[in-house]
Amino acid sequence: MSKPERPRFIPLEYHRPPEYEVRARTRELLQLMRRRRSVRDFSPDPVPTEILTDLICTASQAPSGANRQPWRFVLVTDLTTRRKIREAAEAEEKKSYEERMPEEWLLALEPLGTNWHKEFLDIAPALIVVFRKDWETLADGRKQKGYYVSESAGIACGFLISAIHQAGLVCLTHTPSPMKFLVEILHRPPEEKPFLLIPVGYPAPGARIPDIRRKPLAEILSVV
Ligand code: IYR
Repeated sequence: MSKPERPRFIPLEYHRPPEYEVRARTRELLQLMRRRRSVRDFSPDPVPTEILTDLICTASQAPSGANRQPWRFVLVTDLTTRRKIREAAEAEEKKSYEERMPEEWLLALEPLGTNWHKEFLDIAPALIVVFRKDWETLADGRKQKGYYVSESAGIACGFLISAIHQAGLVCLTHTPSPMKFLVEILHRPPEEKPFLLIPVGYPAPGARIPDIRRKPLAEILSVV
């Protein structure tokens, strides 16, 4: 074990806004996030790489256990690779829908109208594949453990999804199961486990979404 570093502190850069402004900004964000929806009908229109890498940079500002940042984002725009991912995902999903998912699960998905066909995987111009890292190999070859890895990766994905929406793009949180094919197709090392597959782009003209609602606040909030 190497000696722990002495903590170093720097001033927080912060300007306290007046309360009326906090109120207005809170409302504005709420109105924006109320319009966020998962989309499966994508336009093939490309999104510039610089926009996508900035969105990923935003995701990487998320808090993480012991600041280990236990994630890897793989940005896939190459069509051949997207086709390979679609083919492998559909093979797994076909088995899932036809053999692996219990009736109760299929029933729960009925309002979403999903099935094993995953056209969006090669129609959307970009896929962001998020991997979680339970450990990391340091430059000197030592292994360093991640902490609260799924919480950290989940928060980073939340940042990413919010940033995508804020930018005026759409995405889907897709979890083909199992996701091991992503390790092989994307040549990832053993410390990286697939966490979430996020197609990103513009919606197709006339894109449709399931007619579903969020729970009202009263159902999800308890104030003590
Ligand atoms: N992975 C499958 C099934 C699926 C599961 C849940 I939970 C969803 O919210 C949506 C779909 C699929 O992508 O179709």
